[in-house]
Amino acid sequence: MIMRTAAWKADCCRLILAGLVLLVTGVASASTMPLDSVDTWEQPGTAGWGVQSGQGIVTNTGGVLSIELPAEGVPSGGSLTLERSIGTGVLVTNIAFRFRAVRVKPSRVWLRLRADSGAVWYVPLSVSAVGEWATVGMPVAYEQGWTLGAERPEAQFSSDMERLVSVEFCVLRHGDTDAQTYEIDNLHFEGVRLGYDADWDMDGMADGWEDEHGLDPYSAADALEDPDADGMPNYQEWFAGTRPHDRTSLLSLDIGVSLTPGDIEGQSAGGARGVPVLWWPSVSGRTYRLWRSTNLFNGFSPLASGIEASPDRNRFRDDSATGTGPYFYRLEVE
Ligand SMILES: [Ca+2]
Ligand SMILES: [Ca+2]
Ligand SMILES: [Ca+2]
Repeated sequence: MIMRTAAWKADCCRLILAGLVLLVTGVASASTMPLDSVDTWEQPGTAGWGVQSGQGIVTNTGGVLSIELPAEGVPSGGSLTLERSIGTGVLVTNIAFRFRAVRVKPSRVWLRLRADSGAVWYVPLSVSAVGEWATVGMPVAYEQGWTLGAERPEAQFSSDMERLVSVEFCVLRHGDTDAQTYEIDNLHFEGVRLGYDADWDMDGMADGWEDEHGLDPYSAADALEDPDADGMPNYQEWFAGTRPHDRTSLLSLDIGVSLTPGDIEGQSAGGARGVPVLWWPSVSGRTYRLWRSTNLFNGFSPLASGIEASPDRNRFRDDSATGTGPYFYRLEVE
């Protein structure tokens, strides 16, 4: 939710911008878009990759993902699994990458795909000569031998592939006790995004909306950016349905006083006083909630909820406001 606050006292008005909280919503659509994402590690950090199990360190070393297995006192034959979460609403059809065993070949390497059903499908990978980069391409297709181990039900493979939660590399260390290093680079995911609401980069903004508004559906960094400098970062614009490159398009709350004959409740020392009236720019498909407070130290109470948008502008008259105030109002996108 995103909130805006306004305050009203007798016949004066002023606007206060308030804090914010985010919930995720979306707009349904049946469109599909290509998935074309590459992890290159050209930026600092490991792009969401980390150790899921086993002993070892995963780092970004000079622009490649480096897996370092420590020296051991006795050969353990242990393995290390690293993982990267992947976003929702995608169908990965091919995974390609470069792999290098720096000093010794690992005993085995598997590529694994974990589904939200809990199933982990895997295929073994062949490793080329020590010290040389090898390019590996692995179609995510049943015919490639993806297996659950004891069995490989084809129907489950199809359904699991539409609900993946992570991609994993599992490295079974070489049999000696020395430290071992393996490197991965240019990990390329190909496939399709299954609809407008797909969210490959897991930034909470539908990738279809990101495409429409010139944002990057492969980077979560844009969620906090504010290219139009209107004070609403992109994820808030997404939630409110406003335009992220138009600084006139934003959630705001204006307050005034109705002095129409039916509204006048009485006279104060400063003159006629009426009923607070609130306005805000509204977007089709959104609903809004208003909160009210008479003392900011005591917090806000719900005033009205489920207010449907009547674009381009909603109006709300607070007939329950009595006395001289002050009244503070907060607007929330539900
Ligand atoms: Ca996204
Ligand atoms: Ca993004
Ligand atoms: Ca903005």
